[in-house]
Amino acid sequence: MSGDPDDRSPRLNILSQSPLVAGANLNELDQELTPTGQFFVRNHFPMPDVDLDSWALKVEGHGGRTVYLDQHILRDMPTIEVDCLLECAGNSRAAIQPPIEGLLWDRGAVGTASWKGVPLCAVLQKAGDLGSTTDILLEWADRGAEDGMSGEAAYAMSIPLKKALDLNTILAYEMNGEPLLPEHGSPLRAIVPGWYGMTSVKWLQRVSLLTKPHEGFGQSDYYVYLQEGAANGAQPQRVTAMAVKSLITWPTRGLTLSPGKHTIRGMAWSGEGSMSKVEMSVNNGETWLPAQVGKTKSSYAWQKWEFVWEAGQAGHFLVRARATDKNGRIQPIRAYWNFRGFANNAIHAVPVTVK
Ligand SMILES: Nc1nc2c(c(=O)[nH]1)N[C@H]1C(S)=C(S)[C@@H](COP(=O)(O)O)O[C@H]1N2
Ligand SMILES: [Mo]
Repeated sequence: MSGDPDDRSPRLNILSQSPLVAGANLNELDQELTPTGQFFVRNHFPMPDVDLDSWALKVEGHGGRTVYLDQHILRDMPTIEVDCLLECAGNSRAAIQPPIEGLLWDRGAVGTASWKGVPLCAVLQKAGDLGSTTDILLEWADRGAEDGMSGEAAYAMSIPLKKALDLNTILAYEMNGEPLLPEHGSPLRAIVPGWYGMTSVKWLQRVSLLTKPHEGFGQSDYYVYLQEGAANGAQPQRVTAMAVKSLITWPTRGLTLSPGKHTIRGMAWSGEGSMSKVEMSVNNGETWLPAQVGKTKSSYAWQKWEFVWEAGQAGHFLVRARATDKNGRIQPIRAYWNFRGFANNAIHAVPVTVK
């Protein structure tokens, strides 16, 4: 059931209470904009206590120049609204073989919302000259201890200057037309379109300029693709842009269908560039037939697709969906295995019975 788009009552599956981690029901992810109450939450640490009256974003410029932007200043700046998908890098981890440690997200750590705020580039302008800046640091207010970390710390994530200056990279204070909820990072969060969620820093407290990418636990040790047998000390590749992916939102796993016409539905997206096609197979990938892919207003949102399946004969079937993006990247049959199970974009296959 997709429900009323204004419905904000939470309907999430809780994976962890503290820190709060909660995912959407796959069959409810069938709207262009995900209602806030169905938008996944991924917190690494307990939520910070933010005193909204005294809060101000600290922006550190070149040569010691510092400006503070409080909520009034931010709201007086030119605004931008972007429909943007967020996917956690660990989404679909539960489907990876051999199984790995980590939050066992099924497929619900993804959603698209409309985010309103100020472009990061406008905030950087207030800090003056960029000098020899190559990267922008986005610092979290929340802190804590996590497996593999020595002691307690706050995360910070840097993004390359080019990404930071992209007009669609924003510091958002509204989500789906309402002030950001605490669990989504109020009063201010970054939205970095096209990248996995970890750089869309919530409870943003400080922005500063770097002359090389940041090196911290979150960025250099955690959100990286650790390969089997990789030499100790070798710097692994960082998790950045989202892979091309599609999900089947209907039918749900294990459904029994009557013979005849059924509309298979789902969503598809890619971190870099929009979808070129989504194809369906019900015969173990022997033949693929094109699904109808909907349009989007924003190249950072997902696209709806559907396919009318003429289920003729009775039997057991695996319904598969496979997306290809404009750059020709296509979903693989099997997930690319890495130690933390990031970026699983393997073809989604849903077993159904026709009877
Ligand atoms: N400060 C802070 N920012 C954060 C996180 C966090 O734990 N703390 N989690 C990140 C991760 S891993 C993801 S996937 C997204 C999730 O955003 P959401 O909870 O609004 O869905 O926020 C990112 N930003
Ligand atoms: Mo994430």
